[in-house]
Amino acid sequence: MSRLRRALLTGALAVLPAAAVLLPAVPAHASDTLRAHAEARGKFIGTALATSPLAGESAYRTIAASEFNQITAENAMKWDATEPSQNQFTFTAADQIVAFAEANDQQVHGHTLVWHSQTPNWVQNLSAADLRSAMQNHIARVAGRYASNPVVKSWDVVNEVFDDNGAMRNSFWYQKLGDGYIADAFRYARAADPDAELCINDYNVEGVNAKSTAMYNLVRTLKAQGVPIDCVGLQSHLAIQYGFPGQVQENIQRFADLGVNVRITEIDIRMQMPRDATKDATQAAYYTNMVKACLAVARCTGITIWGFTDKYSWVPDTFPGQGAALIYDESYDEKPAYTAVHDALAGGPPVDPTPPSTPGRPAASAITATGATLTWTASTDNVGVTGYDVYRGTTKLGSSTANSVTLTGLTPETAYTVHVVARDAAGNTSTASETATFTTTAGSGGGCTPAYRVVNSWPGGFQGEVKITCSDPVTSWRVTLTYPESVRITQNWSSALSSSGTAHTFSNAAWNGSIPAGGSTTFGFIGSWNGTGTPPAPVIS
Ligand code: G2I
Repeated sequence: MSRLRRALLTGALAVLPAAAVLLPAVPAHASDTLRAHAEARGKFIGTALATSPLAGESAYRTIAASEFNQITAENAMKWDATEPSQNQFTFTAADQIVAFAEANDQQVHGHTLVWHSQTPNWVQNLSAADLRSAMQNHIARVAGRYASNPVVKSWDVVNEVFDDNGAMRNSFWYQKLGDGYIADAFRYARAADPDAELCINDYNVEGVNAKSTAMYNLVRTLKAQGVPIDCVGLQSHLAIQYGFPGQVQENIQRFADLGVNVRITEIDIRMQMPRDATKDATQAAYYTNMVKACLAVARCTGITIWGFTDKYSWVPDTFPGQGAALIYDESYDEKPAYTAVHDALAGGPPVDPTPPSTPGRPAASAITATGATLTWTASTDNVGVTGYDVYRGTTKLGSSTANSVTLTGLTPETAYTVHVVARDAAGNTSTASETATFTTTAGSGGGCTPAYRVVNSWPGGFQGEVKITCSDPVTSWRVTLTYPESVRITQNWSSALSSSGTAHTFSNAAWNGSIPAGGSTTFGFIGSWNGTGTPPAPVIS
């Protein structure tokens, strides 16, 4: 519903006699702006602004002013905009952004002081010593310009210093100055604007992963060294086709626990074009999840959307065929993503009430004295399955993002009855899968793995073989093969056999119980069954 229509509706209800109000109640705050709700929650809701539509389009200005209480310059405060030639500073565009924020009671987040991109060639060509002093001068002049301005509250001091694998990005900064340039930049920024909140900012660091963990370790180290770092920015350039990142709230919380603030600095959520209602709903759910993750952590100060209208977005230029990443369409109409952000800020119901489907019954393999691998048929979900948890009763034995997990730390010679539960990004959980039972092998510390194969088969019969390999020495062993249908073992060798129903337990013969570390032994048998074709496969435990 458009803002205007919502305002009319709530206004219309007020003039009806009480008894006539049979419509579902419209909450008193339903027509409020994003910023009104964010302010009520003590958070900011922001947008990046581009200077050209800000100068030229009243619809752009009206929404930017009324819906947001925080502004980031999309490009106007970057190095190529503010210091295109050495020591020649131009603040025309940056000042336009700051003036707009002042006029509309909005805070400004400065973006960005030290980055490898949008930095002029003259900077990149400097010697190490000159580069360090050019960095100090740039920070002093740019952050210093707004140090006494009360609306400019924070800065991205360094931007995108990591590779996705968590290594330091091999930028010209790193090549010439080593990783010490990061601490230097923060110290220069504190000197230039002692009151500003100083941030490190990056993309693909929203969930817990190698890159966000590298960032976490860096922030912890910088804090321990007394480097003035106050905040971490999670850019959050997401795409619905890649799924929602795992453990976003946990990631925000772990940074908060280091004693820094966290902000969502550049969120947009792109899709393969063309748009449709399903993609819009997924996108809306992702926006909800990010806003809720931030709301759930006191030190997450707010959310900045990287623009607000699909009319102006960096996405189609960078990812051909993708777009529609923002909360208003090209005609400035609100999209489901707008409602999602609005309702999450207003504390409304989750956009995604649908849990994942029930996972398949797990199958156990590679069973050892202390471990086993479980594999199951994956769940489906309207938004996306973000992970699975494996339980023994109410005890969680393991988790995984894929439909398989290797359990470790189990007790030898113990029966485990386990089930699997799937989760989605909204925290919905599936019903439990059917249970499966397996028994860990004898616990002489052997770490033995049985490998089963059919050596030969014929109508109604087959020759089977199991090779047992142990990582540590054992003096005895035992393997149970449980077949899904009636299989009779008519002959066996290099083993002793005890059968019970469909379960056939082979243990060592007198002469082959001892297996040295890294060694193996093999036993064989003849099976018969009523069928034809491929012999039935056993569960091995
Ligand atoms: O790439 C998305 C963002 C990733 N994090 C840092 C942000 O600073 C970055 O923003 C984008 C802007 O949204 C784009 O508008 O940064 C791009 C540059 O890396 C910006 O694109 C540039 C174009 O590449 C230039 O050709 C153009 O002159 O925008 C300039 C100004 O319109």
